[in-house]
Amino acid sequence: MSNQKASFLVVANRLPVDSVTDADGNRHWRRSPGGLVTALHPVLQAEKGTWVGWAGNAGPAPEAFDLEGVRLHPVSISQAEVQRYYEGFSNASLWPLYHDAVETRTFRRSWWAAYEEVNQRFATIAAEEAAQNAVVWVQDYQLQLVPAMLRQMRPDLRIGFFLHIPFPPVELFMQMPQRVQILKGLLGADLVGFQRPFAAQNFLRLTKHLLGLQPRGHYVAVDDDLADERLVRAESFPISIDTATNESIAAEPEVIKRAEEIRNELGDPRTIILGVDRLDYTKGIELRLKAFRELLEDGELSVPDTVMVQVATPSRERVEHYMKLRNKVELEVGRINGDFGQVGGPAVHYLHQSYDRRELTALYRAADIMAVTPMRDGMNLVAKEYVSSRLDNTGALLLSEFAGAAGELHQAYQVNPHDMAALKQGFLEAMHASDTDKIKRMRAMRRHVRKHDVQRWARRFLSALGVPEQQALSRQCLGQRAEGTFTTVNEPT
Ligand code: ADQ
Repeated sequence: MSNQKASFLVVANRLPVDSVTDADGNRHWRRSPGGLVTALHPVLQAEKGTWVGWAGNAGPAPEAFDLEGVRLHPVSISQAEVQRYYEGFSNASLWPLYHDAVETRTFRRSWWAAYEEVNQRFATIAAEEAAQNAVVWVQDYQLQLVPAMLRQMRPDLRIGFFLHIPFPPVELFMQMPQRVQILKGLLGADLVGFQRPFAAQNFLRLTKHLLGLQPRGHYVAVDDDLADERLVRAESFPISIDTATNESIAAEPEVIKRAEEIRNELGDPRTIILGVDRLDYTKGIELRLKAFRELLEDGELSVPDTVMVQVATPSRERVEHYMKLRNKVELEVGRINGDFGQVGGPAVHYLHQSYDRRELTALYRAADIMAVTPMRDGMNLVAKEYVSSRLDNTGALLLSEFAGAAGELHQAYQVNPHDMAALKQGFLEAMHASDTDKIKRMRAMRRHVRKHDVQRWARRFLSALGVPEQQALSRQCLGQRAEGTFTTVNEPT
């Protein structure tokens, strides 16, 4: 393992690796599938970069190690900190608040103390590992204090921050007891990136409202002890998927065959409606199921002509809201199947499981309507994955206006999921649209996702951060695709 300092670092809650046990019982690390890692891996390799993050198990962290030319520096997080920093402040305070408070947020002082402490630990490791004038890219809501902490220790660094989830409007953000600390934490960065322009505007407005600063355009000037005046740039950089890899998986003969098998296994219905979400209350799974049930009740849809497949990936299972959500969703699925299912033919096929990328892509290929109807979502990569898997331009995307993806996928059948009548109407519109209309829409969306892939996202962000091209952060380097990588963002959000 090299002791060299890194000129490029990624700091994220999770390391992009999984610990796996092989047939002989030996444990080793394997690079995990993820859009973020796919986009950043070539840069990290070229720069002999370092990724700082948690390996996923509570307790002491393993030693730093090299994997495929990238140094991975695990951060230790104790069991109590997992509960307070991760499940508590990150996922029971920040997550609901940043998603329009669609679920009640809870603030506890002990959670905040752990959040500060863990953020300081990440920042300290990054400061120790970074070479003079290095570039550090901090990811997401779990680490919002890291930019300022890092700048305090290492004013020479170029610091970027990207928020993967929405940034709330001023009135909501103001509820947070530690609002000033969080905002100042983010202002430690040179560049703060968001999924959508609205989020960047919310952030800039907040700097005025809370700190009396004077934002101008995309910039706000801050005075800190370290410099007379420093400019912080805030802008949107909508994230995307590794489109080329996704398309090539969708074209594999086994995936095509598997899609046909899935249709058969579902009883060859005329219409398959698909939902794929982490089991999270922001994703609108309950409302979607309700709309489906009402359409069956109204006689607008019938089983087995139409079936729904809902994949609900297990998520944050120790957080109370998530346990309750699971019960509610499963009750609703049971109710729909009780009322409308047949022997051997349920109305809703509910799968509380993780899938491998090929099975997921086969599902995308099999689905006539993809329902992506979150109440609020930073981006939603599932929508983009569905579009990129529709190689023949068929299929329909029903998309919530409140997903970041709605800002780009204008040709989707867009709906307000809070309006039950509109949601039902959206389903019917997508279902009854002519093939010509659907193909026209899908073709335009595919073109967009092809051009705006995750590699382009990383390039845009890093060039806005002022990273010089000669540092191998060039188009060519970021355009390379690593073998065997997939498109999921592996953040265990
Ligand atoms: P998430 O909330 O996790 O991400 P999303 O963007 O949809 O939401 O990404 C989920 C990923 O997990 C997708 O790549 C999907 O394919 C994968 N996935 C879902 N179910 C799966 C299953 N059962 N098995 C295997 N893989 C599965 C957060 C924000 C989003 C933002 C992303 C990226 O909440 O708004 O788009 O980060 O910035």
